[in-house]
Amino acid sequence: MIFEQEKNMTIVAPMTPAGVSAIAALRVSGSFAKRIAETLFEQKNITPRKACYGILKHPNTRKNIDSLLYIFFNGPSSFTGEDTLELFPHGNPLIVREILQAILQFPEVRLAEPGEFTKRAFLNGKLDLVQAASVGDVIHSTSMAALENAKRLLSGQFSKHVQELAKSVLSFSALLELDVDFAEEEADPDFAGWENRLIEIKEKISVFHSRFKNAAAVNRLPLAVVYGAPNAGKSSLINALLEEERLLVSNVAGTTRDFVEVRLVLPGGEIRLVDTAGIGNTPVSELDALSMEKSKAILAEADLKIHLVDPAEGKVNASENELLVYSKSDVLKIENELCVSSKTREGLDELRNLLNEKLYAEKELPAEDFWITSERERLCLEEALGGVERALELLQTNPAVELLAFEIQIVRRALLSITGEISSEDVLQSIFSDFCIGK
Ligand SMILES: Nc1nc2c(ncn2[C@@H]2O[C@H](COP(=O)(O)OP(=O)(O)OP(=O)(O)O)[C@@H](O)[C@H]2O)c(=O)[nH]1
Ligand SMILES: [Mg+2]
Repeated sequence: MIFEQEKNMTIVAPMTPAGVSAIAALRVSGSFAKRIAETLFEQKNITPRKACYGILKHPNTRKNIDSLLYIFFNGPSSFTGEDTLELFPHGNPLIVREILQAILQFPEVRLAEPGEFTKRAFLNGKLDLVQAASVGDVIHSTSMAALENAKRLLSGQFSKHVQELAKSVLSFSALLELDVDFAEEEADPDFAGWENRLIEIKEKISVFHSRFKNAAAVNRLPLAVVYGAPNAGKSSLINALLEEERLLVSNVAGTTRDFVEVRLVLPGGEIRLVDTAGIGNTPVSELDALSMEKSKAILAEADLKIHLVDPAEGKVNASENELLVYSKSDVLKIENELCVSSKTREGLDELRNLLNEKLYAEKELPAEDFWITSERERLCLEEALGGVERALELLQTNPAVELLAFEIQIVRRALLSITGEISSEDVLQSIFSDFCIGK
């Protein structure tokens, strides 16, 4: 919670996660950003929007903290619309912490709240609310389709439609008043014309409402489960796909006991790939029986079952809804079947493509299309729909202009609150508090 007097303070936060990397990034935003840059780098007249190299020194002790690139942006030509300093030190969390502490020495500066940079960008008119909320989706999307969608929202594709709709609602209100002015002198108002305009508006809102998709469903990673007899080569196959020795492999049947989940990146996005304990004919011990039970439980949840068979077993029949794959193709191949080798990597590209096709193929986003996942935006659309429906009903029963105008005003306000042209502190708080720090 920010107190009123802290609202306009200069804020700072790391933009990269805590952890080791080649380069980390921090951002400072607010009216004091320039003074901070000048002090930390002992440099006057920093050229805005130009990468500079410098040695960052602690403002009090003058201790040399790091040598790094930094960029100063002068507001409003920055992400937040305020003066902004971006720092790119070496990616050691100790350095990041030292820089953070050095900057927090300035009494004019405090740590940024989650999402506060984006919130400031919104408050300064750099982004509307739909765009601001989509920044999070651009960062967190796990599939190419979801990422493409988030980028379209960020570029204002949905906002543009909403603004057009709000405009046509406004011109409808104007029409209402105009017709009424005329009506005093001439014939009755043009109820049929009003109805047609309203139906048009209602249809447009309905189209956007129908584009809502549950965020959890959109972000759910497809689940592929590898199963098969003990020693079939399941764990080896997953290691080969990941190109790292993640899972324990041995020639002892029953090496994998618990199922193990890894993330695999395919062209269409990430998937969950699960290695299971081998499923033999009859369990040889109680532990064996428990392992098999667990394997079967996760198999039941799979979007795709990958049945891995040792070709020494001979050809088997594929069950429905599963991908049959033969392992150890370096030893033996089964004709006309998908054969892979974890040793020579034969068939792995083909398997990867098949997985992508089965788990991501239909999820490509058609041009110009987009969906929305924001519950808030959905509720606004519903409120707008409710208003249009009540207005249509009034036209049938009691077409009093004041009542109609009242409903139309509700529709317009609901539409404007989607993009945040009308917004409250509560709404902003709930949107931006979901963000992580530094965004
Ligand atoms: N030649 C050859 N051997 C392989 C290949 N893949 C796995 N193996 C061998 O087969 C044995 C079993 O491999 P794992 O990957 O542990 O098999 P698994 O299916 O996970 O076995 P469990 O976990 O016990 O069910 C090991 O000795 C591997 O080295 C392959 O592509 N070619
Ligand atoms: Mg195994």
